Amino acid sequence: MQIDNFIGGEFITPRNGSYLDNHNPATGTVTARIPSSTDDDVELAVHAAEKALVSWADLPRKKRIEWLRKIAEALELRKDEIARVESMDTGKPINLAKRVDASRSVANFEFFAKHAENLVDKKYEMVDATNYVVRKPVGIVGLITPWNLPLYLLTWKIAPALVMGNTIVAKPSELTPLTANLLCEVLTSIKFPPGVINVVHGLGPSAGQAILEHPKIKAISFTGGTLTGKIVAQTAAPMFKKLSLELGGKNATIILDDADLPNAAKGAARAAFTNSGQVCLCGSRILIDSKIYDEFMPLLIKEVEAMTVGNPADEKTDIGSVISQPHMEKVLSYIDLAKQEGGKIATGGGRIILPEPNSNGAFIEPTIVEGLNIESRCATEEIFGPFASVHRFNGDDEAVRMANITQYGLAGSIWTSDLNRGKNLAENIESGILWINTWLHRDLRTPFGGVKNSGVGREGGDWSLNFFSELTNICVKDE
Ligand code: TXE
Repeated sequence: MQIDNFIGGEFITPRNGSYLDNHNPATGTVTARIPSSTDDDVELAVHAAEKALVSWADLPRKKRIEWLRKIAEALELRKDEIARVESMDTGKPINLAKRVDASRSVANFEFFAKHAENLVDKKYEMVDATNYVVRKPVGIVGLITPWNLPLYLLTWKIAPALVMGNTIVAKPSELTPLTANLLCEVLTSIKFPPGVINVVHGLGPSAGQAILEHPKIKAISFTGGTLTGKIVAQTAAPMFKKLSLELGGKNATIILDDADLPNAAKGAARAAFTNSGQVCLCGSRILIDSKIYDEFMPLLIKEVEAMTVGNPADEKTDIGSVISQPHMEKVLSYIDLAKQEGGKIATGGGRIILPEPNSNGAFIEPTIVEGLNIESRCATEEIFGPFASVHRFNGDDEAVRMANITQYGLAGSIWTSDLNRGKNLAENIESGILWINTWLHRDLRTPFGGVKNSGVGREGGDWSLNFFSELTNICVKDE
């Protein structure tokens, strides 16, 4: 299979004719060839986006909302295919791809259609004048997305950008380009206006960097690693582009002594190992009150050992492969490092070789390490794999200190039967998102994003609509 860039409503080959191999990480086989685009291709995409901008921006918001709903309906018809392709491209279990990736990709368009429909333009009265806040599109926006939730995160940015009247140049991760291509096929099938959404495939330092540097691209919404986020900011900030950065995390799951322990063990295991730990929100540090540590650990280990690592295409699989062979090597090297840092493997600890067709797949056992210092590398660096460390704390103040010790501040969860105690703790944790007695429970209207090195800005509901709008205040003096 070969895919191409989608520019001006057409599938076109990269200008330099160069392609990259795309792998299925669960089998190690090559599944597709994808364009290795450069600034020439980005230039073409920007040209197409510029040509489409005036008519798309001038379309009444109501009409753009209708287009979002048409996309959602057409995607809905291909939901099973989205799940299958996403599972093949990422190595994630098919049941997870159905429940999360395919459903949310459709829901993102439905949600932003409804949210934009309910948007009331603000008006501020003075004694002698009225201020009208008018929304305009930003213009051409650049969307750069990672491999862990490919179509889910791409559509999370495309939907609000579209509904606010912008045109788009998007670059999905080079590791997971297939569902973005499927979206482009859907756009063609519904005769979506050409040039409004353009997708350029390729590597970060070439295709991605060209998007960051293009002077006609006025805003960049990026989700990915913190180190790449620094490059994005270094390039785009001096050009005064609007910037939204959703970066990494090293999130704490805090188990208080009054928690419902079996329920907390289920929650902590799910938070640590969903999508093989490759979700920026994953709880990769589990902080446990000393008073219940010995009672809690066997419950946690039982939950983790009940997870089935297997062929992602099998409906019963809980944990698939990680994203690539190099990423597997990176995670395994952290397991070695954990031992050098004095950690003891409580469960897991190695690669798994599965039978055919997965014998060359990048599978790792869900791994829990005890006894690491809270300031060790393994307990502070984002590993982004099926690896979690557990730590004892004495008293809520120490839990807060430990939670706040890393450079990151994205998310966390607290497990307790005293909701006031939980809320109090949550308010003291330096994080953009905290859950009490749950994890990854999302209301798409709420602000989503991190503090410290986990990012800049917020996405979700009004925050996304504001990011993809330029606000103009018009103050009219009374006669
Ligand atoms: O992310 P990258 P990768 C973390 C996680 C993971 C690490 C690296 O720790 O191990 O990031 O993952 C594009 N200019 N997260 O390699 O490199 C790139 O092509 C412009 C956290 O996937 O940040 C891809 O499209 N673009 C995360 C996107 O940036 C560039 C989810 C993300 O790639 C670029 C995934 C450049 N110079 C990984 N270099 C989360 N927080 O959700 C790369 N890209």
